[in-house]
Amino acid sequence: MTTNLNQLANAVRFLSIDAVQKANSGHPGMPMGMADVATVLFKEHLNFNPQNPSWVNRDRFILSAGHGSMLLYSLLYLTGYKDFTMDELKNFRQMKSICAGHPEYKKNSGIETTTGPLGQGLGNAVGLAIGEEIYRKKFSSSVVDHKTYAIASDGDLMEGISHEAMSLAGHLKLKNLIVFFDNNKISIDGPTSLSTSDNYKKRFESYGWNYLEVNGHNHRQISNAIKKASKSKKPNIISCKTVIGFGSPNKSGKSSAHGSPLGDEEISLVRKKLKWPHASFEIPENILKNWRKIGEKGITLEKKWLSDLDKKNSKIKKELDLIQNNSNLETLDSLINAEKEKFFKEKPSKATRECSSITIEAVTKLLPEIIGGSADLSGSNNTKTKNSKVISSKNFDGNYIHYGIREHGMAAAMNGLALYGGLIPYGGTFLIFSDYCKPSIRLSALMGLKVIYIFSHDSIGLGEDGPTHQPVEQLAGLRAIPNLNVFRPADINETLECWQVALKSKNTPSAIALSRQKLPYINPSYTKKNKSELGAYVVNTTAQNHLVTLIASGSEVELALLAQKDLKEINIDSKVISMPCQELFNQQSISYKNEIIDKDVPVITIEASSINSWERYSKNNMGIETFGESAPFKEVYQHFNLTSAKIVELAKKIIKK
Ligand SMILES: Cc1ncc(C[n+]2csc(CCOP(=O)(O)OP(=O)(O)O)c2C)c(N)n1
Ligand SMILES: [Mg+2]
Repeated sequence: MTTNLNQLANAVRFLSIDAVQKANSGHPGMPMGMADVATVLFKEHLNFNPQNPSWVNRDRFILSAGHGSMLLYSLLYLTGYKDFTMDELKNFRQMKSICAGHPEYKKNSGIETTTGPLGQGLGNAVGLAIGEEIYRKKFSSSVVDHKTYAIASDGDLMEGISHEAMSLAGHLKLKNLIVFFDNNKISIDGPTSLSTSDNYKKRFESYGWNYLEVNGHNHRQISNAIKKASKSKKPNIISCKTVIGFGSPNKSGKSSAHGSPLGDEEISLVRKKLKWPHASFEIPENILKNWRKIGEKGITLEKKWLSDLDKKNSKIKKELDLIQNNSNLETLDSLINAEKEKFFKEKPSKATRECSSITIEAVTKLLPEIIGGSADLSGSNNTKTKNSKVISSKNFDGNYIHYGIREHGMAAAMNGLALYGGLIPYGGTFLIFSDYCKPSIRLSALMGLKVIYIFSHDSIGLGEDGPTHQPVEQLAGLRAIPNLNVFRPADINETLECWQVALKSKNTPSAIALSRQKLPYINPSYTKKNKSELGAYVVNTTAQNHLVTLIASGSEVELALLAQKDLKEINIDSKVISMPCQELFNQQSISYKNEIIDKDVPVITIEASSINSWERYSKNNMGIETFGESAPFKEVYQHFNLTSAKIVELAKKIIKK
């Protein structure tokens, strides 16, 4: 151990201890325990440039054990990231501070991503490592040659998602992924022996990982293990035996160090024990200088990388810019319009999952940065097209990932792919299993990532598979997530439009719900305008002074149009509105909303799903309030009163009032 490294690590420790104490809230134990590992990594191995946190070839560092966020903030301050000032450290966990409780992600700040929900960061790291391999293949290993590092705690590795993520990483042989396991054998309830007896070596080796073990306070061992891992042909996990709350005479090695401030008295004992006589938040000049020098190395690294890139053929540079900026999106509109015009003439009856497939096939030709996949339902989700090229451990020159039956892992990896930069991930499963993706979907939305979730088999319309597979509450649940656009297109025209919005959304993920069953073409006229972008639009009105408005989404637009015909036969005029995206409609101007939904006309909403999200538009909601039924889909619709006759009956009732 060199004194120098000890002092550098202690700077991380004390900033973390002091910030948690000042905030009177936070987690000091993990930063104290992992300060040595992080210091060795940042000083001797990590390539990064605090002057440009978005440098393409930087090593990625993910803090999966995000509760230890002060570790990251301390490192970002010490190495000189401009957003992380001493004042911000002192503002830890206060309103709007960049040093929030769990940092998640802030573009171009130095935070790659971290986990509030344990395990997610590990899944993100796998996605980032896949992204890196894709980039390396596209732009050559002399342009992209970095690593993905992550810190994971006992909790991260107990979570089920860690199994999916690590199993996938092992299968894909992501050799540039290096995970540090903070093996302190302590979690909140006490020693981990209360709840786990896993043999980690066997567990991780069985996934196809390289397993290394070090004393997490021995700098030489740590550095040597990183060197070893850097040369391995497999993903790497370095188990670091650490002491939680390292340096605290009364709390080290105990769960009491995990999640509360140490207290002034204990902190002064730690200062004595670690021989750190400096005041709270005080970092001696020579130590800060040393840390800043570590950061400054990155300026030279990036400069060299840029000049090497300049010397390469200009095609690579151009392509890198193109993908980084999604520049081809500029021509997306004309592609979508050409498709819309073609299908307006054809007016095909198709399941919207097929419509999505047609869209994917068209857009992937234009955008090589789209990376698709499915959790073993490629044929059912229609996510794989003839333009899909499968990625494997032997070849990352592709755009499609067989994620296996790993919905949690797939969704977390998609967040990682989006975080990598430039890549646009989409991935499919049945809508019912969106529940298995939910924690990651929530994080896509929270972090504002362009991730596209493809959810087919979106209602009781899937028929015979029955209630376990028939989503009822899923759409309402997804719609309750802030900053997530939930689309439910009704035909090929809307499907193209919804995909168009999803691809062009900068900071909003999308969930696209798609039917298993065939649906008719509904749009009466062709326009280049993206009507789905407004959330809802009028499909057909039988008279200006109509007596009832029917609002439906997806497969139920067909039903609404059928009811409109039947109503006309008994001289009741109506307006049918398709609402493929509630979130977008809710964002429109009051005048547009009033133009679409006339105030004084009674409204009926129709969706083969929970009525929960529809109640804001009407009190007359046709939907499903119980679990589904196993039968041919038309019978199931009958059973749940989702028929034209029932719509007419309700319309007659509310018009009379
Ligand atoms: C999915 C999820 N469940 C529960 C929690 C609450 N939580 C935060 S940290 C933690 C476990 C702490 O143990 P460990 O991961 O070993 O971290 P250490 O105390 O060693 O820093 C728990 C249960 C969480 N953040 N995420
Ligand atoms: Mg622990």
